[in-house]
Amino acid sequence: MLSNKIKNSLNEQIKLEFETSNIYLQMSSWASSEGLDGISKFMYKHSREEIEHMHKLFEYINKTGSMAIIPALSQPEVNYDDIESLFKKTYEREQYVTHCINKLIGSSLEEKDFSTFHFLQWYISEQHEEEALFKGILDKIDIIGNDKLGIYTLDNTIGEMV
Ligand code: OFO
Repeated sequence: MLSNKIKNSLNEQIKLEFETSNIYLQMSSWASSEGLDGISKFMYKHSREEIEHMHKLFEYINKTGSMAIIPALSQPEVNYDDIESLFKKTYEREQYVTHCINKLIGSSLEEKDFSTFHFLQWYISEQHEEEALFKGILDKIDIIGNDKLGIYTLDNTIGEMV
């Protein structure tokens, strides 16, 4: 059985993963509208991954005998200036998710909830991978700047990563 504090924090994490999924889904739509089909496909895949992260939390909470809560979600940002601003947002978002996971892990240790502590280990490695992935893309965008051929090539490369 989860303590109220852990149950509420895990439910907040459900909301965060859900909203992250929607942000990425909207990014996929924006990229598609800009003719960036590779980035669109990539962000669509990431949106689905975030939904899986949400489902893992949902199942875990319910399995402990507590109740997962489906939250009201805020509307994601619709437009981006360019791919640099889009990927900056993804990187910042992932850093924020990591911060929340770390906080949650800290609480699970304080509460001596070792089952939740163990469950959350998967998220640590996942966040490490995602931060590295989005940072890597940002570094490449920094190299190509506003070069159109560079953006075209990067879009194709990102599309092939799916
Ligand atoms: Fe990468 O946000 Fe989920 O965990």
